[in-house]
Amino acid sequence: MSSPLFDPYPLGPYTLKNRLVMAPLTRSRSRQPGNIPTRLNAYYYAQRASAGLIISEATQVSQQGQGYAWTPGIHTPEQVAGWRLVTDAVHAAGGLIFMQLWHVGRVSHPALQPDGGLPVAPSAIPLQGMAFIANEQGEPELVPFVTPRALETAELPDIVRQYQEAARNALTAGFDGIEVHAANGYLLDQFLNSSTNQRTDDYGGLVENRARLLMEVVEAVCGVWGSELVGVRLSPEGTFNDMGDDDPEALFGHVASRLNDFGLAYLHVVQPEIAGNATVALADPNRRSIVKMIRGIYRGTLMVCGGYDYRKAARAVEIEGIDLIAFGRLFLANPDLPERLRQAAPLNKPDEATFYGGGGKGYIDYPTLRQQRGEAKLPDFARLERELLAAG
Ligand code: 8OZ
Repeated sequence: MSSPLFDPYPLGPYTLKNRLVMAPLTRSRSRQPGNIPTRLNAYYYAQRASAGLIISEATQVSQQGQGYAWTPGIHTPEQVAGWRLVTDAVHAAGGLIFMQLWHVGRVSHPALQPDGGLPVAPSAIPLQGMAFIANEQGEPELVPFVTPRALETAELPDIVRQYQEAARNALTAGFDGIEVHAANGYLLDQFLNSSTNQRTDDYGGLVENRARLLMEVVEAVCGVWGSELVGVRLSPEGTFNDMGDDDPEALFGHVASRLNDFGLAYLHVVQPEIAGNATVALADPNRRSIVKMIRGIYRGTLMVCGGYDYRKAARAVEIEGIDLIAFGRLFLANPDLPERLRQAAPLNKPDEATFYGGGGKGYIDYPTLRQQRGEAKLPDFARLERELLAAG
């Protein structure tokens, strides 16, 4: 098929080979102990290097920022070395990869926190549901969330510093840029939204105040990378992780407008019907699209994600003024997604049972079209997994 989706796109100093982006995807497969990326992770990312851009899975900026078992970090030398395997493999395969920087805030559990402390948040408001942790035997376990501790105003510079150090580490690890995760109910989104931010200091109340921490983080990481290599991800009107805001149009209109001033690589917006790894019904499907509103305000490169197929993606770039489309579940199951879309070929279905944790199964063993058609050799995936993990 022919569509501007397959055309090169200029992004900062780079030329993306197409407008199809691999969305950040939590897969919980880092080496333990230490949450360290492995050669298996490197192989998985390199398999997907035909994306115009890869965004790494959400990566905790500090131990305090971890919220799920086995997610990788970017705050120790071992993690930086592990990520170097990933960036080298992606570059050798001709790809580009940004790292997504993540602090989960209240979406955590003492089992994942330094010294078993309470997770931190803008306000001491718990979310409903269960945290995904590993128990003493290293088995996955779901345990109820706890009420987080509200951060003191004096602690907020340290949060900014966590992102800044992680940004420096991402540079050392060989990434091509970074994305600040300010979506899906994690720390920066908890500051943005009125349902999770009841602060009475300069970081709560008016939208300008609730956006302050995000702006400070963005400024700090732009100081490390230069703004043209920094993206920001938002999920306006998203409900995942118990989120909500009294007036999302005012909030996200303000945020989009402030982000104009930075000259970022891109703004990345998650469609509101995406909740984590699932698509949910919108409360009011007739409501004006918040993505459309943001497109009217934000002047730079706009990336969208959530529930796109070829037809919707083509329409978004051809008619809706969207610049880049990120695909999550489709890229997870189709390492050669751009080629499949170009050929209008059938797509592999993602296997939810292997989304989080485990090894190569449901990770590196989704075949390419050429492998399925017998035009390329199908590797012995079990053996490949063993070799990759043995190599360290
Ligand atoms: C689903 C499961 C675990 C993490 C996000 C990082 O929502 C995530 C995530 C999603 O951005």
